Amino acid sequence: MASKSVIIFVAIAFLSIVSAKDFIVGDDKGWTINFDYQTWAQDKEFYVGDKLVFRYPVGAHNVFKVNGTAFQNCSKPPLSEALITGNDTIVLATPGRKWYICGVAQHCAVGGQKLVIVVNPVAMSPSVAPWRSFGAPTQAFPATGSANSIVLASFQSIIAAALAVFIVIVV
Ligand SMILES: [Cu+2]
Repeated sequence: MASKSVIIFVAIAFLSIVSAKDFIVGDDKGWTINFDYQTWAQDKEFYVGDKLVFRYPVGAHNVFKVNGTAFQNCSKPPLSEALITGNDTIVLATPGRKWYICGVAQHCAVGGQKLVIVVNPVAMSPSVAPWRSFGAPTQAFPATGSANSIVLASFQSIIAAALAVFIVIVV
């Protein structure tokens, strides 16, 4: 009986590690002009597997995934690359810096409709990531990433390995 609940606990812990989050860009404001997306992104941590959802009235805006230079200059890729459904979901598939702009009129250049985020390597829930609550390394994260992400990645590997060993022993 006891071992069964332990197995369930481990399963839940493991699930919470791999569970992904959906982020509604701009929350209830959605994807629009004259909204500070950098402030919006500031207190959030994005992990591989999470999703960004861009919501806006169809035709009013669109979404382009661009590189850093295009982000800086608000230069629009070909229209064929635009996401236009008004409820565009983008899965954050790889770690690193990601840039998004609106390609309608001057929304990016004048309206500030642009978003840059840093995607961290592995999904991790707050319940098993104490540093998130204490907030220690996260502040330094968006700037450079490297040192902290290595520490984070190895810590996550250790937890994953420990869980794996635990499951093998218990089962
Ligand atoms: Cu727009």
